[in-house]
Amino acid sequence: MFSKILIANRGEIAIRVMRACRELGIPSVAVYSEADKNALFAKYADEAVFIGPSPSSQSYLKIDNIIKAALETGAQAIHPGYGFLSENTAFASACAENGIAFIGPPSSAIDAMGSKITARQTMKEAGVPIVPGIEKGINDPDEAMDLADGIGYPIILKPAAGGGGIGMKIVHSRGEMLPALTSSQSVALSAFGDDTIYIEKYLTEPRHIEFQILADEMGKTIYVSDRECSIQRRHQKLIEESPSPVMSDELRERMGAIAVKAAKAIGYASAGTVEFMYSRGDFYFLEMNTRLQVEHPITEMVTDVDLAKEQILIAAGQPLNYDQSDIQIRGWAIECRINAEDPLNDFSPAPGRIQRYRSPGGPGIRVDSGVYSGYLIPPYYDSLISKLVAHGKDRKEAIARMERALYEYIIVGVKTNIFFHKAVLRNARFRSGDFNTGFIKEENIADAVVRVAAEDFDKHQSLASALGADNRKVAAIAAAVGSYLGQQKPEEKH
Ligand code: MV4
Repeated sequence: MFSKILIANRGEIAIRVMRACRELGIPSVAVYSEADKNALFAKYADEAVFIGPSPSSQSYLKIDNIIKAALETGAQAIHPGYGFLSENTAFASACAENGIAFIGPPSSAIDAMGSKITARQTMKEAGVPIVPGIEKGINDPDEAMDLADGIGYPIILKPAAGGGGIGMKIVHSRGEMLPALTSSQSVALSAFGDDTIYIEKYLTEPRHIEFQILADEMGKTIYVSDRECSIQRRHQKLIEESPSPVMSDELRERMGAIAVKAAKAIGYASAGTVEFMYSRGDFYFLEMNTRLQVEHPITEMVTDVDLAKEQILIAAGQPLNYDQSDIQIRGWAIECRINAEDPLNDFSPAPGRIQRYRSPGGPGIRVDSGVYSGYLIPPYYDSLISKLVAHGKDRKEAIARMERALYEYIIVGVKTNIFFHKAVLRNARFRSGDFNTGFIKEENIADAVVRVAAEDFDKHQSLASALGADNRKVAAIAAAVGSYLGQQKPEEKH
């Protein structure tokens, strides 16, 4: 086993991995930027090494600085968390060259999923269902039109190097092809330095369902749980749950077996996620994420598998602690991503100082976070304050616990999306479980946020005053609520 692990990340995920290290009795090393001098994760670690200025391009993305920190502290392994260098093969190779274990998959597996076209070819050959379309790049608009005629409109153009919806264009007819292709190519070139575009049949109203898998270095591969990730806005997931409301035992066995097949096809080892689009009983491979994901805790809550710990054990060469038959789904878990952002101002980031903070607790609640009362959220990184997770015996109890936890959550000083989450949880279609990736737009959740904020204002004031906030601080709650009341009830603003 490793005698020391460096965590090449920040915030809640750095703490999540350090918690696994602590339980395994392994000392942890944090690396931190200028803006993170006072961050909780840097204090939580057994050692902390300064790696550069606040912008991540000069710190958390600086491969040389991170390798140097590992060599200087004698760390034998590096966990990259999510984002930053977690799916960067140059970083995985730099670790290998310096005799440091990369806690993640082999770089060949990262590479295999790097190009969407290659990934589609590999999956097709392995017998994994992919969305109807082509497995080659196109640059001739006439050829694109002919191919699209064969597939049938609408189609979607996707950059081969891409991800996260960037440069994707829906095309409804021949006439739309030329401008769409030109636009996709130019966005892809500037975003990814590669203007290769391919075509897929456009699926309407898909659900995004993904499978957590675990594979050891001996090739034993299992699926852990499925996750429903359709509640998103501009490809940014906001609420995830496990299992998916559409999942049956039979469907889970079928999709899980396909997820395992996908992982085996690329020689995968470590924790990973196979993403599918699901539409009217059919499902198709979309992409594979070769890292620990933000939403991994909901899988941990329903299966009791510690994914961060398993990743470390796998990287140390140990065989998986689980057979497929050991994995049972117990109850239901939901995660709300609590962000410092303003849902009424186009969800724009709202960094700043957290003046008062009290996170929820009680039965079935887990909060993964890197903040504290008095913490200054820096403007340089993502706006995640915490991941609030509720577990219950069934979906109904998980929702009730989440609503109760959102009621308890007090964050004074910065705007948050807590009212957005309340609005979704009160929505009848969400509660029915019958939704898809168009949910937030179709249900007009942005408008519902205003109503919910007004309804709950008094409750929040009374809880915040119990925290010892004076009148001005109580008014600052509404920094949390502020702009909503500004629109809804101007007479109550002062
Ligand atoms: C699609 C699609 C419909 N048909 N592909 C968007 C981001 C990237 N991960 C894949 N995306 C989509 N690809 C075909 N052939 C619809 C989406 C899509 C989507 C997918 C998953 C989760 C949320 C989404 C939101 C809008 C569009």
